[in-house]
Amino acid sequence: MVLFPSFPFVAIVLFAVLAGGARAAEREVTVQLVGGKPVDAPAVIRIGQGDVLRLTVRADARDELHVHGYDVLLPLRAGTPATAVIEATASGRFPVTSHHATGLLAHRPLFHIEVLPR
Ligand SMILES: [Cu+2]
Repeated sequence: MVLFPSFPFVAIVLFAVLAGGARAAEREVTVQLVGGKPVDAPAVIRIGQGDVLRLTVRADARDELHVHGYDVLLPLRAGTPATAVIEATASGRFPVTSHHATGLLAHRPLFHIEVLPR
């Protein structure tokens, strides 16, 4: 009987634990827009680089959501949820804007997506 595991076994377990800690995660966030403003939504959605964000938006009017930096445009129809699947390849802080509620020129962020580097 072997009381102490051999070195390769320890190395493999250690590698599995370390690799598991940095594994990409999937995060789901739902945001509701009423009158063009987010309701009960976080001001910042924080995820790690490499994670996948499933961002579902339900609006009470036709609109277009824009995730800057990732150049994701999400068309919104009143009462119909729409989902953008964002693979967080780039780190940084990215504003999410509405193109109809605030207008293309005003373009104020509704909230931010913050991708923390790994
Ligand atoms: Cu925009």
